[in-house]
Amino acid sequence: MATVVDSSDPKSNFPIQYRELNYLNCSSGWKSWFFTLDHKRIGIMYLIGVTCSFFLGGLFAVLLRTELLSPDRVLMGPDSYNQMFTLHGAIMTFLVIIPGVPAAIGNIILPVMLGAKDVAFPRMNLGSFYLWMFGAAFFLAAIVLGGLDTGWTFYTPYSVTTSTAVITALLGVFILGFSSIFTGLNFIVTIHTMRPPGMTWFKMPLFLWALYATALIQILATPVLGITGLLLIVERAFHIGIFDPALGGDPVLFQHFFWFYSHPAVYVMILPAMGVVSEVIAVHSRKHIFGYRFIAYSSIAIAMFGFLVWGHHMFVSGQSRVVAVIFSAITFSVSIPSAIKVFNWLTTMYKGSIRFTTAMCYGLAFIFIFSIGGLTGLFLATLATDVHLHDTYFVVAHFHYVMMGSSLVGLFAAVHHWWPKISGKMFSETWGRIACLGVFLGFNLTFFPQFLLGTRGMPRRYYTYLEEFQGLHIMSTCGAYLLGLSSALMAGVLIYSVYRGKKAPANPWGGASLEWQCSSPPPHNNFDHPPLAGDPYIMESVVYNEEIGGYVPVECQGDNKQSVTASGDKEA
Ligand code: HEM
Ligand SMILES: [Cu+2]
Repeated sequence: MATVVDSSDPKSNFPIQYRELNYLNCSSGWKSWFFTLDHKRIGIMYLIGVTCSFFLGGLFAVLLRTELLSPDRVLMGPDSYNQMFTLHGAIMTFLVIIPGVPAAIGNIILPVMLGAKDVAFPRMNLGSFYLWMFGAAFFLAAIVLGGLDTGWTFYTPYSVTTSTAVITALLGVFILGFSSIFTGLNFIVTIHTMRPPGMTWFKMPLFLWALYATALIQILATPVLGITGLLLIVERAFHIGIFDPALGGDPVLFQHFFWFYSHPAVYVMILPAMGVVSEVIAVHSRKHIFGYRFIAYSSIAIAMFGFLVWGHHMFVSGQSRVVAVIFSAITFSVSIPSAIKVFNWLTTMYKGSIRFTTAMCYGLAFIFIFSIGGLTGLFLATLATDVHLHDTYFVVAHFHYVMMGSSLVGLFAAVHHWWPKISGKMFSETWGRIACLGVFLGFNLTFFPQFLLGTRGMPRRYYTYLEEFQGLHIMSTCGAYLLGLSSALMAGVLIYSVYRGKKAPANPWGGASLEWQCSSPPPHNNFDHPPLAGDPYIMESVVYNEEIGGYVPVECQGDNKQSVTASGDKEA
């Protein structure tokens, strides 16, 4: 290709854009993938696993919504409905959102962003992936061995007495937890020990701050979930009274343990997505991120405060009023760092040269949807309103705005932003944007009516409802179909680009962080020499070059006396 600068052209003025030999084709055969220690290949395998899980969970969602087209039975009875929303929720939580950005995208991008060759412990990284697969297998086994109908929250005492495959599913959660902990450890050590010369903590891209904060939660909170699951297994298997009052246990204790993990876990879902949005908004507005330090500190603040608010899930569990008031107040305080971030993203865009690329559109969708998700959270944090809204569709709408509309849309933004780097191909921006519009409209059509349903008293986790709710339910189901189709279109556009897309330049969007300095896709070792890091948000350090259709460092442009070697190092 004429526009691609290759290593065969050593006199070239620009950093190398595309290498014939890269991490995708440097070795082949299934063994080279399944035994790989390359963080990028491991990340790709996670991405494939997450995508399959997403479509499986999505299929369940579409079936659930189809059932809700009418108050009468459409597809399934109450027992199947219970199993289906449990599996949908558990798959989406444990197999899609928790590993989505950190394990899949984080694995691929984190070391490259650090200018490093790999994560600190590549073998442990592969181990985490296999643990993840193993845990997922237990989940699938649970579907076959009698299903699961406890809800993804496994609340006792029902989870002690139901005849479904609770133990198998809990073992799955336990194993997935280890995968998450090891990934977190790996990222923390990598960020501490492998930053390149010049990258101080406050020169680190905000995506890395977000992954760091996430990793702290992963290693501090996940063990609690693991132990809770084990206690429940012991109770079920040996009838030792821990949570079941019939055996002398305390069911509310389970809720405390469960939410002590699961509230911080919602930040495992949202923080990395926020990190993605910080990158996407800055790069596609071509402006320095506004309030860098505030965003970085906010990530850490969210991670810390996140451990102090679990009681807001238990306002109606009979906890003392004083405790409830304290949990409510601390919950309000967590919204401050989140609001700081939203403010900083908007201010970053102000007077920027915004380009509505697909990645940017997902970034904007994130800000819009997250604002609604976050603000409706305040109604649930307010004691008086939560008593009314608890366990209604208002909650279902709220958490889908945060989990699906924010975390998952953040993952979509990440995939589109880094796709040229990951795959070496450009996708169709037109079709990408059409899919994004479909996701955005479909999402809001699905979940906005659920706020209304909730305030009017429609309870969650029911396969039937009063006649008066049907109109809103039909709207919601139509939205779900649009959302499903648009997600499939999105996947189609990306997969098509792998076969038919144009070759991607090293830096298609004009980012200034290190991952844009190596060729697309990166070679096996990412960088031949550790690159020198500067401020990752000085967008003026790169300029657009017509010839290659991407951005190159300013010093390479228009100065023919300088030549650049294959690795991108300057030669005098
Ligand atoms: C196509 C989009 C989706 C649709 C149409 C959908 C639909 C539903 C429905 C109908 C329920 C049952 C609500 C109830 O009766 O209480 C549900 C529950 C749930 N969904 Fe989704 N969902 C979608 C995407 C997602 C995503 C992407 C996530 C997470 C990342 C997610 C997480 C959950 C969770 C955690 C539950 C709770 C399950 C439970 O109550 O045990 N959903 N969803
Ligand atoms: Cu919470």
